[in-house]
Amino acid sequence: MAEKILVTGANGQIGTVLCAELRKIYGKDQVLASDIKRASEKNEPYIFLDILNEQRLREVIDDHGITQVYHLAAILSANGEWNPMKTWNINLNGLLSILNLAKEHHIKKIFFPSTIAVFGNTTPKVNTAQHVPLLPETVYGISKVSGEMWCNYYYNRYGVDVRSLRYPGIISHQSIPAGGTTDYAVEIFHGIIKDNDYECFLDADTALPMMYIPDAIRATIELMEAPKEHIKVRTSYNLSAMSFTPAEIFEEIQKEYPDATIKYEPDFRQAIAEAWSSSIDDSEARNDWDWKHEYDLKALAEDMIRHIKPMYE
Ligand code: AKB
Repeated sequence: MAEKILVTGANGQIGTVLCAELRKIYGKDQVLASDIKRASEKNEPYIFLDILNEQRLREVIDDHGITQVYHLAAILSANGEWNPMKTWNINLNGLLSILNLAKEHHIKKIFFPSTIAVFGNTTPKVNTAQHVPLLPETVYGISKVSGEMWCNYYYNRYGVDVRSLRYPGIISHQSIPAGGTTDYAVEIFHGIIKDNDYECFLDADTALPMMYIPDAIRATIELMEAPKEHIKVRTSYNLSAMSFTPAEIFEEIQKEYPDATIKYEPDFRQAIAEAWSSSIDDSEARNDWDWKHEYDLKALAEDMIRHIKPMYE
């Protein structure tokens, strides 16, 4: 049977690129984008779908014969702090509806994005291993730890084939992310290419795990296409490519923009970043389903500049 894929939160930073890539593999009409934001012509076929409307979600899944769901809809770390209850509701209840539909055999496979925000001040920060204490400081992190546990429970109890990655900060040129703590690493390119200057909301030496979007999309699809018996972690896999600080990415961009300037004005996001890991050990992903990243900081910076420069010419 042909796969029919639903992507929720499809207009977000990962969703737009993921839909395009899935359509290359499965065909345009086999990938249905959904979001509560305005449809974009580039992301057709598209439907409006509020993931909290369980009845409508069930209808969409049945009417379109959906076999896989990439459930990306979520509120991120920084925005989540402005409205904790709304964040909990959106980030967890949508997932539970989808897990229940899968349990009733409406869906074969689910992807759930987790994050480095599951780590907290009690987690060892350097080369953080797969199985460590998880005591997150943000409501976003709490919702993702809980989501990971529900995924593990539905797999063990009902056999629901749900797979998950703990994404590091994702850097992309296709859209400007909103509401995250790692967003500075995208904004900095736009700031410097446009104005030769950037005001950073994190301190110069705050190291965080990061990944370029082509690697993140490939990891997601490779995880989903891996044989079921290779998937040993049913909470969420650690995933890693590189780690850098604001000062290090600025230095890399300065190779192209030597006169650029930066100011560091840390705000509430500094405390969020400080509770996260500075680097990740993702050896279980590398061993179980052969994960390998391609982009390092240099390759990422060159490619970002190549794509963003024409936007301001
Ligand atoms: C955020 O900063 O909130 C996200 C994430 C690391 O999950 N980019």
